[in-house]
Amino acid sequence: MDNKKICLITGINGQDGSYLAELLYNKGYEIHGILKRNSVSENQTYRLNNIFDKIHLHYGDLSDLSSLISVVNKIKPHEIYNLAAQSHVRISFDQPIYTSNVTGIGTLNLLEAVRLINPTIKIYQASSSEMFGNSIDSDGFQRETTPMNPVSPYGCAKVFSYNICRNYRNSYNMFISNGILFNHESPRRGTNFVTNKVCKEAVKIKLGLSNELKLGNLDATRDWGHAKDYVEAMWLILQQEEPDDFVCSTGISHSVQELVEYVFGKLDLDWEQYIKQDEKFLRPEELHNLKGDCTKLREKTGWKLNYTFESMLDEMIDYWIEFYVNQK
Ligand code: NAP
Ligand code: G4F
Repeated sequence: MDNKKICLITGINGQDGSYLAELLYNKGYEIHGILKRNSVSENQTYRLNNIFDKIHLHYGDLSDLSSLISVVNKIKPHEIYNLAAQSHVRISFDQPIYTSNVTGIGTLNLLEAVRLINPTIKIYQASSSEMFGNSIDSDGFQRETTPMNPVSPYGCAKVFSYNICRNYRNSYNMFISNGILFNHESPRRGTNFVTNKVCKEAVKIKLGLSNELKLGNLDATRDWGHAKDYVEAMWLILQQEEPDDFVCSTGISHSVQELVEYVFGKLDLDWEQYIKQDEKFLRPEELHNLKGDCTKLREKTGWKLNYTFESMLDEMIDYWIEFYVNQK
């Protein structure tokens, strides 16, 4: 009999989904993922290039319950990692209803599919530090017990998902765990998130391909880790004896300006010559400061970091240098 564990990853072609698929493949899992239909399919799976021929993709959409029922019924997964979302905070102000339908109700669709088909399937829910909004404990950190006061439609939708996961866990005795992940980045990060935008544009400036970088708020601080480290936490969370909720973070916070200073400094550029502020990149309400305390995760699972803020940014800078130099 084949004892291979089967997993289903929603959002498999996103930043985290692609790293998680590689991690679980190396652990011996049979990997399945849900892909939503795009009119242009060529670029949609570029992050999966390393393992494209080793995984199984199924068309589906978190907002389409019947597609979730079909795929869960067909592949009979042991574990589901729910990473799919409209994950951009500022865009959630432009598309609040779409974001709520996908990032919020989409999770409930998945829970219903699992409850109806096989409620013993373990589920990991991609919860977010954006759920805390501007709540901070008196020591300057956010942790599992910090009140959630979201300040964006995205944050509100994630709080709904977090709560409905806890509700299904308690009501139906299902194994559902929330990973409350702080910001995590990599060369595979969408280039409209601030870290990869800064790395990409600074390299273009260095190579003479651009001469300015337009940004929004430089004062906000974030606790930035590397996505590769964080997908390991997702797996560890689902291997625990009991379902639970865990913060995952580095415990170190930097401002957007410090990020810019590091990246431009690394390329021997004076950032002040190139950065312009553009209101387009400001949010109607900003989340000012994030710094996470992940003591619970570390103590219960043994999770640890391999990357620092600096080594992560160095990898991203190197990625863009190679990308543009090879293009020339
Ligand atoms: P990402 O790169 O934006 O990936 C999102 C994924 O969801 C993509 O594969 C996307 O597919 C898919 N998707 C979007 N709408 C969908 C729908 N209606 N049905 C099915 N799939 C859909 O995000 P990420 O950075 O990997 O983050 C993974 C998850 O963790 C997200 O839920 C995010 O909100 C959450 N999170 C991220 C961070 C972070 O710092 N990265 C922190 C905390 C929580 P297409 O690309 O084809 O649209
Ligand atoms: O990179 P960001 O867009 O990430 P944000 O809003 O913190 O959200 C990310 O992390 C969340 C976890 O806390 C995830 F749940 C979410 O899915 C996403 O992955 O912005 C970071 C900071 C913000 O304060 C923003 O106002 O950078 C500031 N910023 C300044 N200029 C900018 C820009 N952000 C973007 N995207 N683009 C700018 O030009």
